[in-house]
Amino acid sequence: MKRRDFVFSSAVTAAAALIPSSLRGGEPQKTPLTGNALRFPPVLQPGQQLTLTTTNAEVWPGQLTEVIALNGSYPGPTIKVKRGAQFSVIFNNQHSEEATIHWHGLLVPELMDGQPKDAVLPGASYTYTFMVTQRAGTYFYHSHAHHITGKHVYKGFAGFFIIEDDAELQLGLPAGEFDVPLVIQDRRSANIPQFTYQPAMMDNMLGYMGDTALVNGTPDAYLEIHKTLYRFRLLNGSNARIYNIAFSDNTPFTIIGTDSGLKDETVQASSVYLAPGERLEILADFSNHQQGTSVNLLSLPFTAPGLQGDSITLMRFDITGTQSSGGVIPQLLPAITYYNYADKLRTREFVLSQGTMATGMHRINDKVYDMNRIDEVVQINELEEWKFVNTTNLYHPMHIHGVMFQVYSRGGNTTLDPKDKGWKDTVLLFPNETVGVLTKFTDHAGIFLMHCHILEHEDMGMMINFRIEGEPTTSTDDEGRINGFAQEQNYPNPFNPSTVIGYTVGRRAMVELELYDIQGSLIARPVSRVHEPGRYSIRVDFTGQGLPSGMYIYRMKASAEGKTLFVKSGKMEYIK
Ligand SMILES: [Cu+2]
Repeated sequence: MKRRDFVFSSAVTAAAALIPSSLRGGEPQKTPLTGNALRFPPVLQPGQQLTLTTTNAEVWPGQLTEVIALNGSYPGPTIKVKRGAQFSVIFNNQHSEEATIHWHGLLVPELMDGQPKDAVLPGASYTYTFMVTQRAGTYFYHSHAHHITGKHVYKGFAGFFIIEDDAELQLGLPAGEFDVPLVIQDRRSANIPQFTYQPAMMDNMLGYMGDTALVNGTPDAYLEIHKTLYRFRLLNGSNARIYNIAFSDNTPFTIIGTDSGLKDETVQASSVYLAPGERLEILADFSNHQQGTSVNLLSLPFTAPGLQGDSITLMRFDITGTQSSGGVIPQLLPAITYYNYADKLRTREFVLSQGTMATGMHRINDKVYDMNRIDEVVQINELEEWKFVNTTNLYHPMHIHGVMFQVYSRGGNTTLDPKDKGWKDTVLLFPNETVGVLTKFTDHAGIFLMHCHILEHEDMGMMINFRIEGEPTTSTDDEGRINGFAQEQNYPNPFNPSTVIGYTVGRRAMVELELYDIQGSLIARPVSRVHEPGRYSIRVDFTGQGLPSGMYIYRMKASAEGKTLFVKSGKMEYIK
């Protein structure tokens, strides 16, 4: 049985895991094995539907927990998709309340975004279908139902959405059983075995937090690992708790990815904050650990009101094996083009404030969310600074739908901590902090949301609607990418006699690649045919063409149903 296909059934699993450990002859068993083997949600298979029901799951061994879950699985099934693929799933709401599925971090059309206004009523079904356009990375999905998102997520409605692409596969990162997704959530031990969700006034203020951690839905989780390099995909799927992630023995780790895929450079760290809605990908090397020892993943304490900031143990790694993952820490990660602050057309300020029950406990620009009100109108492809001004003593992880953004400044400082760099969709604001992000909406017009990802803050109104206007047709973002299309710089450049031009096709389209001289005269059309989604390359050879040294232009155009989807030009230099 492949580990990823493993459907949890906790009591049996935990007992089974105990036996081989105690029989492992000759090795010192320094840590008594307690707890439950880390579970992995089932992987959603092609053609499978997602059905939401209220059901019972065995979260704590031998006890039943009432969950609101997809396909009876807590956490929900893991979805794995390749970049460029069309994803489709039928969502059946067989729960007693309205619900939606929001694809957190994915760039999808408005009506696929699972917003509260597009609720699927009890007994109804809805087909979510969209092109998966963005980079490989760890994304997720969760309920986004009006006023009850917090309840739904707390009771189990969330799961992984993992995108893979070829660029990432080429990096030689730890894979298979050495690539471990970990969704971290907290629950209240006083309510075991139930996920009781009854926020009191203080919970609505601070967010609903628990005092015990579940990883992949496993309480007291442990994972038996080898003395080797691992890739961990960390997702904070908690309602409100922020984790200050670290290993109990201070094992350093390498941060390789943020919310929206790989960073452009690795960052060494021994601790890092992870707020609700955020993802982090790290590489951790256990090759110098002693076999038979254990190390905990934990959250270090930090100053904050209530349970927030309390130290909490997340899970345990037992170093039991000596197999190598064969994975490496990459020397070079794919480049990210950073937005230029001077290119921004405007700054929008969002003041986060705290009021009373009457004025709205959590507000953005003195307003609480109104589903029927459009708070901001933005133009497609225009670079803007969104400045979040936190005037409260609380933490607020701010999430924007329909975009990947870049953090530009934190606390007035534009020299960023390397941890803040890379593509993000959620950014944590510390108490009374101002954070500026640069954002450009490139992919879809329509109504989208921006909100705090502390779910009680969101449910209490800390959210706005904004409308993106314009046509996402021929312009591209700064990675030369729109709707999954891209044209790369030729390589080598300069060249003699030949060079290769790579390009990516995001959806089935007619693709033409043309070569021009610097005066604009067409020289050749090396590509002109219908393409299926994928990455392609073409070698252009000037041998025997009698062309002079100098600059040449290549231009890619993609179209479908008579509509131009993508146009991009690049320059290359031929040296005889
Ligand atoms: Cu908040």
